[in-house]
This record gives sequence, structure tokens and C-alpha cells, in this order.
Amino acid sequence: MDARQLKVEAARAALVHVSDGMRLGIGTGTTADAFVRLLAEKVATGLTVIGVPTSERTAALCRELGVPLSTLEETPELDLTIDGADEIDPALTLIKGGGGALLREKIVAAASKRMIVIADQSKMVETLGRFPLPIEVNKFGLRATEIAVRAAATGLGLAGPVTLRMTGGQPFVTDGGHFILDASFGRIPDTRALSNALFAIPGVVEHGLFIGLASTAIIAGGDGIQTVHA
Ligand code: ABF
Repeated sequence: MDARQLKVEAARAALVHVSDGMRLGIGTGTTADAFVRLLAEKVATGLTVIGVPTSERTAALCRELGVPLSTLEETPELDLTIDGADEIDPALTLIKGGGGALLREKIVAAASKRMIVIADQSKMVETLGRFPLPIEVNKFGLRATEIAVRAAATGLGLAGPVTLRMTGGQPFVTDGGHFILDASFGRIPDTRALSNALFAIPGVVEHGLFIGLASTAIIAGGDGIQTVHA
């Protein structure tokens, strides 16, 4: 099975955790898209759920496929969020934000009683950091924030390129109207320390380290589905 098929299998396994009447946070990315497609089939045959999407992209897909939507304003408490990730460590700390939706993804996950992360096995790592850490920053003072991010990393013994995410020759702008810095620090041995250091920088809106949010990971590999609990 290729990675695309494995993502579908992880999404399929997650669907078992969705029951009638649930208020669902719905993630962003290709794995989350696979979940939306399977969810839509269930909705078409009578499953009643209400979804809160983590991005405009996911909202558009849900509308197209007929998955009923709400907003976090209307539905501020959710039963379950199902979302993908860029990296997952054994404690289920995640790097997210490769798709640029990390801020809404984290707000939605934090408003949920449970978060299940779905992925193919290539996302599992012993230590986070092979994937560049996305850091969502305010547009104002971008250069100063970038310098502060580098200094915070240096203070923790981390170093590496910090680059402004671009798309089509322009800075990538998130759904919240911010920029993203991708920080290639390599292995991050102390995710909590880096999280604290980044949050101490005023221009940092959010970062892609998800600590203590995912309770379950459903990982699809060549040998089948593996379920990991935090
Ligand atoms: C979202 O989609 C992001 O947080 C993460 O960056 C990405 C995962 O990518 P994919 O599911 O497309 O592999 O969950």
C-alpha cells in the first residue's frame, strides 16, 4: 500500500470512534481529507454529527460533500477531534502545521474532550524535529520576531535555518492572516522548553508543537493498524 492508501486506512479506523450526535473537530491535510470523505459517506446513510472545521479548506470540502458544519462560536465544546500530523513521537507529542492550519487546529483540539491523530507510519519518530517546526507569527515586526525565535532556540542549544514560508512568490498567509516561519532546528529533545521559549516572544501567535493534546494515535502501516495511547 502506498502512503495515500495508508492514510485512508487510518482515517477508516478512526471512523469507528465517531458515534451519533457527536460534535466533531475536523482536521486539515490529506489524511483529514480522507477522513472527511469517509465521514460524508456515513452522513449520507444517516449518521448525525456536527463538524467544526480547522481550516477554510476543510470547510469547503465538508460543504461539497454534505457534512453538516458549525463554528466554534456556536459549538464551543467538542466531543472529539480527528486530525493528521506531520510528526508523532511515542508520547503523542506532535508537530503540526505543514498545511498552515496549526492555529485553528490547536484551538479546535483544545476545545475537544479527545483528539485522535491519524497518520501513515512514516509520521512516527523517536524524537520530533526532522520536520521543520511551523511557527505562526504576526505580520507586524516579522524580522524582529524571526531574530527572537533564533535567539530562543540558541538559548536551548538548538540551531538551524528559520525561513518565511512562501507560496507563489509571496509569503504564505494563514486563515488567521498571519505568516509562518519554518524552523529547521533538528531534533527537539525538550519540546516543553521550546514551547515556553517561543510563547515568551510577543510576535509568536502559535507554534506547531502539540503537547498533551492527542490522546490516541491511529497509525496505518504495511502490517495493519496500530493504535497508540498517550
Ligand atoms: C494537518 O495536515 C497539519 O497539521 C499537518 O501539517 C498536515 C498533515 O499532512 P497530511 O495529512 O497531508 O500528510 O493535519
